[in-house]
Amino acid sequence: MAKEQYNASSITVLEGLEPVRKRPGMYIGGVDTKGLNHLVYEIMDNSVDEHLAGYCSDIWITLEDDGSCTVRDNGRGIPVEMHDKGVSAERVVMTTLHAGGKFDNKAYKTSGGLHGVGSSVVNALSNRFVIEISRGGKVYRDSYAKGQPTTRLIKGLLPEVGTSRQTGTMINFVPDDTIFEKTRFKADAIKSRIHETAYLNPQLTIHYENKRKGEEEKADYHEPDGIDAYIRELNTGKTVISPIIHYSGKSDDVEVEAAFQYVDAFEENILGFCNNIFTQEGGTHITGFKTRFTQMINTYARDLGILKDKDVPFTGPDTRNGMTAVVVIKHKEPIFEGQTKTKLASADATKAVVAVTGEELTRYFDRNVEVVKAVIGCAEKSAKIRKAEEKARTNMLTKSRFTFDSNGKLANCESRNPEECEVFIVEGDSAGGTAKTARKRRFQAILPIRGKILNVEKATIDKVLANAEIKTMINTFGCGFSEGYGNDFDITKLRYNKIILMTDADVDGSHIDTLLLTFLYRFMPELITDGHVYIAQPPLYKAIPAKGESEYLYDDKALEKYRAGHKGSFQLQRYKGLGEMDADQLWETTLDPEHRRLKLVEIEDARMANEITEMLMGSDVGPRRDFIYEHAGEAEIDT
Ligand code: 0RA
Repeated sequence: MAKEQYNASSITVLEGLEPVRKRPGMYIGGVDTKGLNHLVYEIMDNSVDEHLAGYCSDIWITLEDDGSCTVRDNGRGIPVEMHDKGVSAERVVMTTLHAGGKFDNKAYKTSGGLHGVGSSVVNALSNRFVIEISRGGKVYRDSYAKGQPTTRLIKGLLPEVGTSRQTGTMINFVPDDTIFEKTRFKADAIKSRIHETAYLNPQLTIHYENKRKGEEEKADYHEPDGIDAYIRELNTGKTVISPIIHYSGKSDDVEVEAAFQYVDAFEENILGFCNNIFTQEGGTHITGFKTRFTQMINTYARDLGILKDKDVPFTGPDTRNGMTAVVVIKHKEPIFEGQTKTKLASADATKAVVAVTGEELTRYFDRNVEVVKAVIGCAEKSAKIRKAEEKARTNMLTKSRFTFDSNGKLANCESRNPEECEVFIVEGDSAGGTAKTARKRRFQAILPIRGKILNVEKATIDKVLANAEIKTMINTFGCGFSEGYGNDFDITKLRYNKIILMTDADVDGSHIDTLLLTFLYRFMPELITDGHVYIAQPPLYKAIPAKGESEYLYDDKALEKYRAGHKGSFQLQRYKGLGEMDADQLWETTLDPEHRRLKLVEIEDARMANEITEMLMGSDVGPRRDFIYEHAGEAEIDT
């Protein structure tokens, strides 16, 4: 391979990708592990686009032992021919932002907002980026470092490195460790995303392999039953009370496909996708589905005489209680908005989903009246409970508004700027007391809670809302809550940018974390999805050497390392609980933003969120605790 060579075209190249290196967050959402994983998704999405165009049946994704990732497909291969700009088209694609549109006439691009902005972004953010294209009987190779070409072109074209009877594209890349906080891809999240992609593309097979030492694993993802299989998986372990209902159609230029099923549960779980992108924040397609569905159930309920003239109609949430649904649309030019650009804004999506749902679902319900009756049965049950709970709710809200702050438990901070404010939920009055002394009063608030909070999953809503600890939390955060039947949640009213759970580093402590997270996940899920919830990491030990400075050790690995690296004797102090630290120690180790460790609690995608719910809501405590710790962003050190 030629050494680095710069010519006129590589200068434009540099300028082309500079914005990405300057502001990586704008292109991949962030430089944390989530952003890192995005690199894989960007490359994978391009191969999926090639599948959608009808040319690629298989994608191979490998986490290599050297820390790189390889994505290979059997599509047509990225064009290598001479481009107007005087270099191979591949060069132009890999070094220009948003290139691709010019070469492809693909029906649906996954790109939109944060997504699929393309391989050039990954190239810009990789220490090494190698691409091999099999096309027209030959294999071509190109390579880059931090977005700059490291392969010498021959008369502007890529060197040939072999012959092949197949076609396809292979990309291998190593993320840039000067850009990303960590460069270890999260295998679980990637597998999850691959599986999701397989559900949404029933003709596609994705071969996953992890070759990293100690984690070796291989799995093929192929889901010929598509979103029906997705629903089946989402509902695993639940009692189903309807068949899976599936319909699809096209309206104007928008393709719509949906599947749903009722289970014996008290939530709705509706996942939306647009062009293979999970729309975490919902949007116009979901609105269309809900609106038309509510109308329809009310119409059938009247027609069947279940709702009488004097009866008020079912509310939307009534009709969807216990529903698991996947709503998928394909749109030529989707518009995304919202905090994370995962909310579909295209108005014609509503129209299309309304039209297709109206037409296709009516056809289905007319032929399957017993299914409509089952759905209406669920709605009736829900309406009844809703009315009872509305009462409990009103009582709770009117009472609690006036008790806020008067119980004196919350030690609030002085600042009223949520951006800088943090609230620590501290286990126990004694640790709470120390924390109140230790904190920086200006921006840190302390809310002590006593013992184990109520397990919200095992209690009815009126019990939940009567619970003192829960009431205090709702009032403290200031943003209300959402639950099954009503939604008073308003994230703009959140008083603290960070909600930090601070419990003992023992079994009881993590049990309390679990209960708190269950509560937050069920009543204020946006706090988690928007990245406001953290788990404080108090140290486990303090090593006090005979000579030199003491050191806090946060886990057993750190202790091992200390033992290995430390010559001479030292005394080891083990912290059993927060209560054992004095105010100075607590500040230094756990409160001080400069030195503390926080774990960000995160949920990356729909499947992950669902798995987490399962774990959180299940009654088996062990796996829940493990799961939370596994999925709390790996010791993201917060500065
Ligand atoms: C544009 C045109 C053509 C293929 C592709 C893009 C393509 C891009 C990627 C990215 C990853 N894998 C890919 N596979 C294909 C084909 C144009 C033609 O052959 O006429």
